[in-house]
Amino acid sequence: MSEKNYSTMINPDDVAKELVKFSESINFNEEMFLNIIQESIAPAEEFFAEYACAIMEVETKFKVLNEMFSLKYDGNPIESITSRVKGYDSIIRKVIKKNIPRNLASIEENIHDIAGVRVICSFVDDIYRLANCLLQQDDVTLISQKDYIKNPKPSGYRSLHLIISVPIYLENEKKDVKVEVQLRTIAMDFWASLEHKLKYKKDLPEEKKDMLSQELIDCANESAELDRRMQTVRNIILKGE
Ligand code: 0O2
Repeated sequence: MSEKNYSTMINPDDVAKELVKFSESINFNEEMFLNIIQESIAPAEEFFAEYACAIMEVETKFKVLNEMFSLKYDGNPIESITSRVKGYDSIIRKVIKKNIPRNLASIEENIHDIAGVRVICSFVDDIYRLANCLLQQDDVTLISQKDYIKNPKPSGYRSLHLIISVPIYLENEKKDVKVEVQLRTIAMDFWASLEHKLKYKKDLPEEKKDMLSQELIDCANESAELDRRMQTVRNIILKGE
């Protein structure tokens, strides 16, 4: 059936009139409608706000470490910090992938990267130094750690991942909130953003994708070698001072 025929069969104005009639028949007024929306949205808003607060806490911790390190060592160890609260769509995709119950408590329990902080450093040594200092802080709890620098993924992906929890102080309570921290060098970050583009490129033929994946594995190895050489140069410079 063509669109034209369909639209002549169902008139949107008639549908709207029927909906108004229906809401009147069940005594459902505008205020009730707004209340229902408010009641369903408020817990979700609170949920996301808590993660945004936890991000602020973790970012501040790294900014303080950056400042302190710059006094002790040569320059600032952190090049940049970016962060994000995961969007609804990727949370829903993960809920489906992990097959977990579809409610906020279960999402909070099972999805660990709703709050994400990415810390970019110039040198690999700074990554470990920053991670150690963060984990020594008595309000930071390490939940899990994946070292994709020492054990890169088959794709060539390198980064140090920490899942931590930090307390946030709400009006009347303290709450521990999980944050995923990804620490990587500039070179690792450059590589990951290019590889991410390939991962989400849908319209490339499979054989071209395979060829580019192999090329990216080579690039990852070369850029890891560059990170190692730059680290060696820096160590020699520091020792010579
Ligand atoms: P986004 O949009 O970056 O948030 P999980 O699914 O998180 O429970 P998993 O898969 O073991 O468990 O997590 P892992 O390996 O610690 O990786 C999670 C995140 O690391 C990913 O988040 C990416 O940000 C990054 N990552 C991991 N592997 C790769 C990779 O091969 N290439 C690139 N470019 N990034 C990678 P999300 O959830 O995929 O997406």
